[in-house]
Amino acid sequence: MLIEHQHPSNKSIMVSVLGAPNVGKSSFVNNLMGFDLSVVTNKPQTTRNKFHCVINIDHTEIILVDTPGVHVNKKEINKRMNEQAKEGVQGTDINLLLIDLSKEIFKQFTEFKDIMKTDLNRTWVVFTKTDKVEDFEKLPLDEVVEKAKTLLPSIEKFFSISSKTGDNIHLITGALCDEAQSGPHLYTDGAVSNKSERFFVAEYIREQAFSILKEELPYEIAVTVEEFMDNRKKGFSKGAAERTIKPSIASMISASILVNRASQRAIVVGSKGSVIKEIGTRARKKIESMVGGQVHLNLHVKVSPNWFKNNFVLEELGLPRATDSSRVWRKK
Ligand SMILES: Nc1nc2c(ncn2[C@@H]2O[C@H](COP(=O)(O)OP(=O)(O)OP(=O)(O)O)[C@@H](O)[C@H]2O)c(=O)[nH]1
Ligand SMILES: [Mg+2]
Repeated sequence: MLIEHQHPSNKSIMVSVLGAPNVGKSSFVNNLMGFDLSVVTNKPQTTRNKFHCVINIDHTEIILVDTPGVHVNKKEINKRMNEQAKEGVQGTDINLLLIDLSKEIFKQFTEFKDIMKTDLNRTWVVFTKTDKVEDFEKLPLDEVVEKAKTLLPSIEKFFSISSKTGDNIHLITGALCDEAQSGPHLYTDGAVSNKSERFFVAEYIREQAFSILKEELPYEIAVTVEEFMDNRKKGFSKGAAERTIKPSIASMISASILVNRASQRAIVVGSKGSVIKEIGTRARKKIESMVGGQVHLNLHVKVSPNWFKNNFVLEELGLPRATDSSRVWRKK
């Protein structure tokens, strides 16, 4: 979507945000955006799809591509999540490789290279979670980066940030603005993503389910939105003489949490519906702040055995087959 009549000073840059699961990619994206668009939990593999997050600073558009954390796993859904990350680098001007300072550092570079197979285009290393490491300035990060360049020669420079405190994030924003090329913006003013509100509704429900549920259960759930009756515009109506504003009418959303087994359904529902109620209440607040109005959220739990191996379900969840996908699909 190219927009006509753009300002002559307009610039744009597309940047992927890559790294292992849980290193803080989505937290970093949210910090730059200034609000919680992307889902964040303390569990690895929270993000499952790649998507654009758009920021405008003066006349510069920065398109951040949040991606799932790359990891070794032979399951079909995990292969497809890795593929999303690999696709996330296509067409980007800069790739940000996030490395968690609170974990073993060099291993993260080797594992990243092993999974991505090839080197990237231009790469900037972003060491994250500086707030978790005492005296991180004393770490020999220059040496680490020099060694990492033997694996990934595309590395140009590095930053050390904390998304929790916001430390040094402005240095990356400034550097990206400097790299942006003159040209039209890809998104109209006000657009924040290439994904729909429906996508984020499902994400915000899954985020709460991920946070509340324990052990393996978060990895065996998915969320689909069956109905999104957007009633925001119905709050406005034209009176005989002038436009009057009625009290806002709630938007109606019906969504399902898919689980693998019937026993999991009982856990997600909880005693007297307590768990699903908690997931729904927390998610609704975030959905309401996104849509800017009241929302009625109708949540169900559906048993969908092996949904994470089912091509139809995975495609519906925005995870098309990967180059190393298995060939045989279970029918829906
Ligand atoms: N202390 C601290 N915690 C952080 C920081 N950045 C992220 N976290 C925490 O790290 C955890 C993972 O953060 P995410 O942003 O979801 O990480 P991610 O890389 O997007 O993870 P996946 O989507 O699973 O690949 C969450 O509990 C965050 O609150 C940071 O700078 N400091
Ligand atoms: Mg994430």
